[in-house]
Amino acid sequence: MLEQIVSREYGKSLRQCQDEEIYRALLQLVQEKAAARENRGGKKKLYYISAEFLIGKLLSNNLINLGIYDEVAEELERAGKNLSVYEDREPEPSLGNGGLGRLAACFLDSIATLGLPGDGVGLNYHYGLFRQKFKNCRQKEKPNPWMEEDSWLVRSDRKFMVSFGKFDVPAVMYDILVTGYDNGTNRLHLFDLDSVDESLVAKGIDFDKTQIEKNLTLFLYPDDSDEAGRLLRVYQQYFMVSCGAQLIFAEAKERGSNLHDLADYAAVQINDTHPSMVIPELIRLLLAEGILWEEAVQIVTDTCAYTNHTILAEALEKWPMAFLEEVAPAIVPVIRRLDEEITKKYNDPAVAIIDKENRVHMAHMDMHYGHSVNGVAYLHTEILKNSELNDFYKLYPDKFNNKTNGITFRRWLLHCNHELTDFLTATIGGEFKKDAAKLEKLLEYKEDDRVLNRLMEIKKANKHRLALYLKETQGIELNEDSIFDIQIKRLHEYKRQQLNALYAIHKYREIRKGKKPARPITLIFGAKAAPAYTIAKDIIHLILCLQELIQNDPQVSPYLRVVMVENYNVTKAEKLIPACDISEQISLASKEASGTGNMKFMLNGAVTLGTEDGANVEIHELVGDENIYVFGEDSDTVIARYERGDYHSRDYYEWNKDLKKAVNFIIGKKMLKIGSRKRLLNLYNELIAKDWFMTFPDFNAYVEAKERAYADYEDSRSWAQKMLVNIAKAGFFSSDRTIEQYNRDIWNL
Ligand code: 26Q
Repeated sequence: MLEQIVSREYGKSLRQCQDEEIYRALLQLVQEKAAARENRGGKKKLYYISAEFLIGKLLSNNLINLGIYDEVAEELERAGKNLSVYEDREPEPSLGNGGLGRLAACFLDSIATLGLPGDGVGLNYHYGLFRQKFKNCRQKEKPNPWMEEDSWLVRSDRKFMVSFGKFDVPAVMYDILVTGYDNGTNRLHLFDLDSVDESLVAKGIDFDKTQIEKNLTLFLYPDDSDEAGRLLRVYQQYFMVSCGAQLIFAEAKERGSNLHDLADYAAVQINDTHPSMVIPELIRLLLAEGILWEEAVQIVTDTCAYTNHTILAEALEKWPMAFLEEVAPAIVPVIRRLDEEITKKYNDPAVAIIDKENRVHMAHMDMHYGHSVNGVAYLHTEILKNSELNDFYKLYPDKFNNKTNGITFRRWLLHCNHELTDFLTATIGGEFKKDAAKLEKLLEYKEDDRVLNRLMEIKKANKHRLALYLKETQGIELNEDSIFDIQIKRLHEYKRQQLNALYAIHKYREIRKGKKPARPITLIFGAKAAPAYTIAKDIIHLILCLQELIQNDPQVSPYLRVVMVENYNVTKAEKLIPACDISEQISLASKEASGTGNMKFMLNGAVTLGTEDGANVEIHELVGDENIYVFGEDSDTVIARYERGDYHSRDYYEWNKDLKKAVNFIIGKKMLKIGSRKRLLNLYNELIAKDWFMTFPDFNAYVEAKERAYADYEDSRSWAQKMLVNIAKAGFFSSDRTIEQYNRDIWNL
């Protein structure tokens, strides 16, 4: 296959080619095969519109989905080459922050795999999310240039004009082909401006925020805790939805729509509120086509559906009207009229679109003028209905529905864990690759020692691979016989990496006192903090200081290690997850909408240690008490505590001696020798004066649960049984199941 391409392109044999030539040939091979399978069917098409698509590297995944992975790997081997060289060489586009962006990527894979017509719509950020470096135990941010001459991005012929208040810009559309597993190909459309100027970036990731034509798609906005450049974020959002709406109109018309019937041609899924302006934009365009107001509003409502990904009230977007007047004055009259309708109908400020401070509540617009509102896990949707969005639930009970998240097994099993995939195929057959529920067949082998031993061996091999990788990339040596206890996710107080760090301190002190663990423990972290999120950066500082302290303490380092992986991203997740024994999912109950890392770990035979939060609740339900470690206060208790407003962390600090010593350690002599007094003191004060995400009340239960899990690990047969049950029950979390439910209940493609 490759031989043909290189002979055609360069007139040589594969063996004679340079690595760069082979890389280019691989891209070409995939593009040709993928394009030949393009899905053009159907009247109605889905547009999954999202500010983030965290797609990760694509080469191996595409080869797997096209069914040519083994063939290509063998062909390269015959020519004395190794596919892994080209896998490593591929840059990772970081077009997302975390869960929400990765979910969008998993969904595109499943939509294509199910053969559904559905494309992604987003932005082509030149530098994506920042690249993280560690220096002096601190996070530094650098741009991540991922676009190259030869890449998956293909410039299309589509061009649209976008009108901002003060100027117009010509948009260009790039496409990335999205291959389905043994099925059709869809597209991810990424919009961009030719005038964007990468030389605008000065030190680190600083750049002039005022020159919109030059900076619009330079960077992905690094989450909601960064106040600077909010106006630029609104420019990005309107640019995305204006292009998206024009694309939807153009394609619907090409397929025969008269726009009155737009809802029969297009379904628009709004991924959190970042693309919410698509609603007024679509209404505006319909009005411009001569359709009357009532009908235009109804068409758009029938077309659009909204997914909520967060319960943190502070993350719900509210834009000052002044921003919208500057960025998108054309939709301001539409938004005002929608707000008037709502005020007239309900006369309730709690559900208004424009509040008394003249801010536009994006989620409110979505709930009034979309036909579906969904949460992303059972508990999350219940909390939305019963508390967070209760005012809207009372108005529109039928709009609310749950769609528990999922992950694509192609990337998170077939690609990242070849050995496990092959073993599963040999043991239960290959049906699980297309029908994830078939993984349950593995349960028949729960008492089979051969199978149990093999699961342990595969885990060991994956731990070895991770150890080699970390040695190579960060010079870190792991003890492969230790327990790998891993917490990888964005750094956020509610996710409570600080609780895990407090455990590390507690354990460190115990070991110093002579209480050695039965087996060494390796606590692995990976996390980026938003550049302006001070406390998050302080927590990274704490973890990096602990890493250094313990590494240099010969009394402790044989038994305990703390390791922080630099620049955690999709590629690193693919190496960390198969090597994990214990999966840390310890958010404050009620705060993590779903989590999807929890599902990836489970699928790869890790056992969850977590709170009853997000999709952990469903994991618990599926695997049963013996196959998960659950601890901490439940969401009702937490919600009630917030409502009463009577949580005082200092009380716990004073009563709980172990906790007090661990917290004091943060600003003790040992730490101050390594770290910054200012940062450590800041974190210490935050904890004892506020601890907004209630780590102290859960501290004892957390320590107890960890110790229980570590002790159980020593019975390796029963541990392997836990692994087996987790793998067998992971089928529910296939994003193929999630997408089938979206299609059945919301899109009707
Ligand atoms: C908001 C305003 C201004 C700028 C940025 C933002 C912003 C950016 C990103 C707000 C939120 C995000 C990302 C949210 C996110 O990733 N949420 C996660 O979504 C996952 C998929 O549903 C869930 O599994 C996680 O529980 C949820 O935290």
